[in-house]
Amino acid sequence: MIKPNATQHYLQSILMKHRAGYFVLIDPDQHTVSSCARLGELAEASGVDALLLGGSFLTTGLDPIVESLKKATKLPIILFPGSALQLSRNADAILYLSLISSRNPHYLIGEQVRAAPLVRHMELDAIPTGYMLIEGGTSTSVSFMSGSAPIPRDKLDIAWAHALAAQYMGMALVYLEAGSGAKLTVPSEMISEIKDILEIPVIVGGGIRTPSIAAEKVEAGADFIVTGSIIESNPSLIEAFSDAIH
Ligand code: 1GP
Repeated sequence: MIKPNATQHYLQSILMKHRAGYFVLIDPDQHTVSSCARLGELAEASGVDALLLGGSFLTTGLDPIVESLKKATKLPIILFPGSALQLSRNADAILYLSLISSRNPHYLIGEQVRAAPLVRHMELDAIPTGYMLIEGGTSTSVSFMSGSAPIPRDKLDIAWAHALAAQYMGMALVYLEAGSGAKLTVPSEMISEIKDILEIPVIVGGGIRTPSIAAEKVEAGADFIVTGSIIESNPSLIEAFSDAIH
């Protein structure tokens, strides 16, 4: 049985060890069971700290992918669900997301209520996470699927007020999301402003395509960096990302 908060403790230990942590996001729709296992092995060998699994919209089940990843790697597998349908009992933890930049109650609390009994039944380690969409220069799946407008890039005050609200509401993490495949990453100035006032760790993802951009986001204050699309297309970059982030 998973100890409560075991994954949060692990994430804290990463932050004690490195200046920031590195998550690789796996989109199950882009993989076969075996290609996913190969990516998991490569990620572990390249110094990645954890795997995120999920997406805004999935056309496949998670269980076979999680099982194959568990055999291939010891890295924690953290669900990053677009809905209450994206659960799997063999994962280690779940980012228990509330889309706090939205005003759509379904993604603020509706999906969370649907998922809660199942998360308990599956004994998943739930990590309460305030999830914020930031305008990334293109329309994204998460914005479309959730019917939510992202926070404008230049509205730093609106962004940091959301992050602070997440902290006051008891979230363990804040995730600043430009959206998968975003043209523009979360602005470094926005990350810095948020980190100046926040005590909880900040995850930054969406559109990060080079190790130097990842390092720039860490310099700005990101505690964890997520890359998805670039690693799907160019897995050989994992180690360079890992080095740049750590
Ligand atoms: C999306 O933040 C992640 O949820 C990763 O985005 O696919 O653009 O790396 P990319």
